[in-house]
Amino acid sequence: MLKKILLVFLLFSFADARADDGYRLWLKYDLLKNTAKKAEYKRFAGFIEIPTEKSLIIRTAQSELKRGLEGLLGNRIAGVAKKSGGIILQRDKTLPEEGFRIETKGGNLVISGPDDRGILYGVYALLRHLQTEQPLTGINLSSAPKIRLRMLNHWDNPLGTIERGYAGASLWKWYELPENLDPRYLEYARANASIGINAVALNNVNASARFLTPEYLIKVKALADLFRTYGIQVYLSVNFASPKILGNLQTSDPLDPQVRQWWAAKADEVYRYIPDFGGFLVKANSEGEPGPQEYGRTHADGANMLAEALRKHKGRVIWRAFVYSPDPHGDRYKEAFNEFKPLDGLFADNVVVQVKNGPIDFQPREPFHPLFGAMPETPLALEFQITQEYLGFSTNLVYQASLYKECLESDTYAKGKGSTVARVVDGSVHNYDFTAIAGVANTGSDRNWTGHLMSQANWYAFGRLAWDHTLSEEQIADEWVKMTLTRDPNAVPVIKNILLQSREIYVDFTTPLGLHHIMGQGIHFGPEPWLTQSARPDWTSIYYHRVDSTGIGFDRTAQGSNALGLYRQEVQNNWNDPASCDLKYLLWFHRVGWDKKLSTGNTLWDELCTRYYRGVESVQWMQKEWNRVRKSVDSEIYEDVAGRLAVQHREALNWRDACVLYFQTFSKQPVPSPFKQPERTLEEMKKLVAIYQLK
Ligand code: BDP
Repeated sequence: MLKKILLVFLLFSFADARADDGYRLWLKYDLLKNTAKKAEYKRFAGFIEIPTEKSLIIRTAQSELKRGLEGLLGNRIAGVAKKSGGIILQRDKTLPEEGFRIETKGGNLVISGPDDRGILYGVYALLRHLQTEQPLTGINLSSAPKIRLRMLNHWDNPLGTIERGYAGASLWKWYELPENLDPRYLEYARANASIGINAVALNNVNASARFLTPEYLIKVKALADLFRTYGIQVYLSVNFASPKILGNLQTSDPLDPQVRQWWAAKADEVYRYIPDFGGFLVKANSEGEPGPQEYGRTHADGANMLAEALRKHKGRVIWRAFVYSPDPHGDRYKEAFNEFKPLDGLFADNVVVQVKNGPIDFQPREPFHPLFGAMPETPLALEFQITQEYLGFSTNLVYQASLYKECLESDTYAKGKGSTVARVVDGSVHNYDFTAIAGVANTGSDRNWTGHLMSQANWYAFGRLAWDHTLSEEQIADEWVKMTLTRDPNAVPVIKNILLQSREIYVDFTTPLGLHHIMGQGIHFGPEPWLTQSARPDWTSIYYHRVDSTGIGFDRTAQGSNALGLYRQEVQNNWNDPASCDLKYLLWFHRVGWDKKLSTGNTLWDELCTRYYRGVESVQWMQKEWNRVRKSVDSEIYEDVAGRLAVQHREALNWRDACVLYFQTFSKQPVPSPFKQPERTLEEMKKLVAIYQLK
């Protein structure tokens, strides 16, 4: 008996010692087990020397380096510099902005940067190097960000909720600020800085005017003061009607002198609190938000008015292009293009227009937004969504680096072959003066920050790609797995493979072959392909899939809406012909008959079914693969991810059954063998989905 109790006790303490809850993200710095590596690294861990001119960021770099080295190597780092055997942080003005170089010199390791941020990023790069156990001897590593503004957009509301957030409440405790600073603010800043993120917009783009009041500006200032020490600049989303709401003006017309005066004074006020404030992020005339069009003015009029107010403070306006007017006869695909293309060249030089990766709305797969090939005179920022609004919330494992890369590498042909979205956004195609990329954050108050632990990889991947879009999704997964989950050489490839397959699996069981926007109304969760009525036609599913007894898909060729005509000829050539159009985009651009033979050898109906069924089977495959790494990852994390994969399997079945059964009422064909007809009925599926719509 005693033996048994002892054993249980031992097991418990073992579990406790390993217990991990994901709070430390990829910044774990646990003692390295590899003694050879440790010995190699220790040769440079004698001391840390920093530049004599010490800024706040340099202090941060020093303490991060100390913390990281002490954790990884298990020895204390002395404060006193010696001749050799240490790490020297130094400025080198010849390096590109925010970049760094790491090299060995005279028995020391030298991290150089042209500016403080560069040095900080060099420190994190070195720590990443050690965490992933790479060789240090003869190291010569240099890197610089390809995009200047690498920002997170938080869709956080003043009362602590997060629009489309699935990881708890907002990180910002507005009612406790400015007096009480939650320690998580600092951990959040560390995580961002470690992947090169240098700006955050704190609040929802559906913005409350309250953030521009003095009561809130002191709260924003408290966060800005803290984030500054990690090289992170703060932006705010603003409500375009603020002059009316806060200033009691009769109008918010951007050409009205009083309105312009109000914004100029407001900008001055903001900069008194936060001298390095980044600027305003604006959603205007979109989904009911106020904007310049209410006064017969254009987006450029609105943006330029704010730009003028911010100019003397070197602030910027980030004006979103996510607009789509409710035209029952139009094609939502084309609306942002039609509104913004005529404005190319009319925006002030401190305005950036922020465009979502695709023309509809963060779907599991979208073709790249046509604006990326059409705005040579206007710096475009690329907006990705990290939070999984259309990707199964935090119950589904979807590694989004694959989605991001697909968009970044798409060729717009704006200036001939090779004008990829990435090269448009990083300024190399059109020589934009300023470049920016944004990710809609997936962070929240959940202990592990992102709800699904594996979604941490998406935050990480966004930062890494914002820094260097040429990194592969495979390399980013490799780093993240090794830093976050395990360095066991048997487990790393297994987990990486799960990550790398996961996005295609999600597409397969939700929206294969180019289907899109057929998810549950409003909530954007689960399937609702039968949705035919909504407040707007372009919020239904039928608007997008156009199913009938002859076939399915949206004809966007010249015979249809001609959305394809918004792209360069070379892009059109890729997608114009249903016979050669990549199957992943097929139903985005074509109506296809049920019996049409596809390049796979299957008819459209059979291929559609195959993908839905294969998607579900692949979730089971992920479950099995995850099971194989049970012993290599922390038990708490293992169980949590395993549980969520089981949920994902249930949800995949829901998607498959709902979509196959519904589309079958039109195709009138059997589910092809070896697959079996779903056991549930369409009516059952409709009832199940209706529950999600209950308030
Ligand atoms: C949609 C979301 C909505 C956002 C909007 C936006 O459903 O909640 O406000 O995007 O980006 O995807 O403004």
